[in-house]
Order: sequence, then structure tokens, then C-alpha cells
Amino acid sequence: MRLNSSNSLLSVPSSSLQIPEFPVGTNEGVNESIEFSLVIPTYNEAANVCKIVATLTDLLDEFIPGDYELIVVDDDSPDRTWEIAQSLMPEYPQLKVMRRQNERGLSSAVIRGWQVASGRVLGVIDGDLQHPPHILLKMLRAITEGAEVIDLAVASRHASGGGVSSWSVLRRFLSRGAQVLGLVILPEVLGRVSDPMSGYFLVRRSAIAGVTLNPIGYKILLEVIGRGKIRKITEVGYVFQEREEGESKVTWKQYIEYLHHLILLRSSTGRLAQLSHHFNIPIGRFIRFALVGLSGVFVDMTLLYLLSDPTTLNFPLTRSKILASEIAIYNNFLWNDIWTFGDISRQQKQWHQRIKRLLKFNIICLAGLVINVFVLNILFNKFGINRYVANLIAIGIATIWNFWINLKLSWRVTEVK
Ligand SMILES: Nc1nc2c(ncn2[C@@H]2O[C@H](COP(=O)(O)OP(=O)(O)OP(=O)(O)O)[C@@H](O)[C@H]2O)c(=O)[nH]1
Ligand SMILES: [Mg+2]
Repeated sequence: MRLNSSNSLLSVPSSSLQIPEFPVGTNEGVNESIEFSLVIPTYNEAANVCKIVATLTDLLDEFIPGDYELIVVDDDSPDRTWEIAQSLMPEYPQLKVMRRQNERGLSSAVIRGWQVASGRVLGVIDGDLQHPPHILLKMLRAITEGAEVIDLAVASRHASGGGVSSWSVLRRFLSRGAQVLGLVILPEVLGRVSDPMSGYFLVRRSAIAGVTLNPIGYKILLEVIGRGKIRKITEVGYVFQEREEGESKVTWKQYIEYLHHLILLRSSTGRLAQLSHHFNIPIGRFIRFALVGLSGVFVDMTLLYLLSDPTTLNFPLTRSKILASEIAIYNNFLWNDIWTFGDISRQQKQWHQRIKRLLKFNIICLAGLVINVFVLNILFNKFGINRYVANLIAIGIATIWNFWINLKLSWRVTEVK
């Protein structure tokens, strides 16, 4: 059992977002691990933090006295939540506080908290009292005392006994809509629980240790189910309470991030991802490259119309097509540089490096065009394949060429000084 001997803040890990198999600084975790670590992510929860710490302490002191810790992870809240939490530490020996000044975001806050945790079971609960604390014991019992090994216990608004207290029709609709969308994109993750959007759950450390979790978005549970080794799951119904103090941090940005998160998880955990891992093919990148290519087709078409159509500028066709294609190439380069290969280009940001990439991309795409015309001709003239089917095949082959050669030559990871 380790208690906080002073009221100093926890230092923020700077390593990749991986949960260690054993608590940091312990000898294979044998003696030093404790039963349960509960992370409370906070941002401007000054009005709630005292109450939630007191309530959770009362509950857990009864159930597993001294064998748990509460870890408040605060993102340097302007209302100084971290300072208030820190001032509670002498009164609550199981409380630890982390103040993050260089990172932001709910999911990464939870992961950072788990990284410094000592528990064999790791949990998360909102800091605004919307998650009823007493449900925690039901979940903890299920994981620690159940006859069979349960890796994950989720508090669910859609399981029996669950609900939302007084959400507007719009919010209910958005929440359910997001769930249905998720079920379509990622059925094997969202289909496993009735409330995949829940931010209130406990997970066995061993089920998520060693995998790198992604900090994107608000929905850390998706990450845990998608990337963890989660065998059996149990759900406990709960009613999502109204916020009494403080303000919600949910904005439209979270919905966009959610979509991005689903796509990322899909491309990195699905069957395609396993194949791509097996054969070392960057499927996710290729899908992004193909989507960017599609946007280029729209640019090309629109410009061709604006430049060459008799009702618009009426320029000669060939000249218009060359100009339209060239601008489409710039469009594609821009998005590929920012998005498809963003991780690589962020390491090579100087202007001369960008221009070099653009020139290479341009030449490779022009060569791709030659391949496109060549394949189209062969398929149509030699094999008698329908011209549109032949064109589709030719576009496919040229896209693979463009992707592969650009991957190897334009967005190569070179030594960065
Ligand atoms: N550390 C940290 N905590 C956050 C961040 N954003 C939200 N939180 C906390 O995460 C919990 C959930 O955030 P809320 O804004 O309440 O989200 P919600 O409960 O889904 O939505 P509401 O019903 O509108 O409250 C709260 O304890 C917040 O203080 C963040 O960027 N960093
Ligand atoms: Mg809330």
C-alpha cells in the first residue's frame, strides 16, 4: 500500500501512450500494486472536485480500505481545479493529483493517469458528478469478485436500470445517431456493449497493457475495446445525472473527432488492418490517398468546365485540361502532405523540403498519367474490354503506382537533423 506522503503533484509521463504491464517503479508489481486506481479527468471542475473526492473516498474506504487510489488529472484548468484537488490531499491520503500543462484532451488525460497508476484494475469517472458513484462498487465487484474473469465493466445508460435524466430530444438523437454510425463503421467494437459512448468504466490492467492507445476524441472506451485484449465484458445500468455545477465541454468538434476516431480505429484494427499488417501494406494511408485522389477528380472536372466550356471561358480543350490537371495535382499534393502523409511531412517542414516533395509528386503523377493512358489502350484495343471498365482498371493501376512511388520517393522518412 502506497500513500502520498507529501502533497506534491504527480509528474506527467512524456512517453508514448502505453499502459505498463506493471505499475511503474515496482518489481513486477508483486508487492507494490494495489487493487484499484480510479482516474478523474477534470477541466474547470472547481465546484465539483471536493464533493466527488469525498463521495468516492467514503465508498471505497468501506469496500477496499487503503487498497485504492484516486487520481485527478487536470489540464491546468483556469479555475485552478488542480490546486483545489491538491489542497485536499492531506485530508484524503488516497488522492493523487496531476496537473498537465503541455497536453490537452479528455482521452489522453485518462491514459496519462493510468500510466502512473498502481492498480490492477484501472477505472475512469467524470469529475462532474454526472456518473453516480455508487455504481462503481457494482462494477468493481463484478471485475474483482466474479466467478469468471471479466476484463471490462461498463456503466451503461442503455442497460437495464439505465437512462438519461433529462436530455433534450436533439442530444438524445445525436447520441443515438453517433452510436448507429459507429455500429456501421466499426460493428465489432461498438456492437460489444450497449453504451459504447460511456465514459464510466473499469478495465483490468492486463487487458490494455502494452498497446499504444490513441489520444484522439472523447471516447476512450472505443480505444480500450478496439485495441485492448478484452474477453468478457459486463454492463451495469446507470442514470446519467444532470450537471449541477460547472459547464459542459462538449462541442461540435467532439462529433468530428468521433468520426475521425472511428475511421482511424477501423483502418488500424479491422480485418483489412490485420492483412495490411501481415503483408506490410499501409492500407490506412492508401485509403486516404485514394480519397484525396477523388477530391482531385472534382477539382479537375470543375476547372475543365470553368475553363473550356463554351458557356464559360471557352479556352481550347487541351490547354484547359493541362491547366485543370496541374491544379488538381497541387490540390492533391496539399491534402496528401497535410493528411495522408502528415506524420512524415511534419518532420520535414522547411520550404525547400516541401517544394522538393511537390516536384517529385508532380513528376510521379505525370508518369502515372502515361501509365493510365497506356493501360487503357492495351485493355481496350488488345483485349477488347469495355472502355469504361478498362478506364477504371487503368485508374486503379495508376493510383497504386502513384501511391507506391510517392510513398517510397516523395514522403520518404529521411534522417532529420
Ligand atoms: N483533463 C481533462 N478533462 C476533461 C477535458 N474535457 C472534459 N474533461 C472532463 O471530463 C469529464 C466529462 O466532460 P463533460 O464536459 O462533462 O462531458 P459530458 O459529461 O459527456 O457532457 P455533459 O453532459 O454536457 O456534462 C468532466 O469531468 C470534465 O471536467 C479535458 O480536455 N481534459
Ligand atoms: Mg459531464
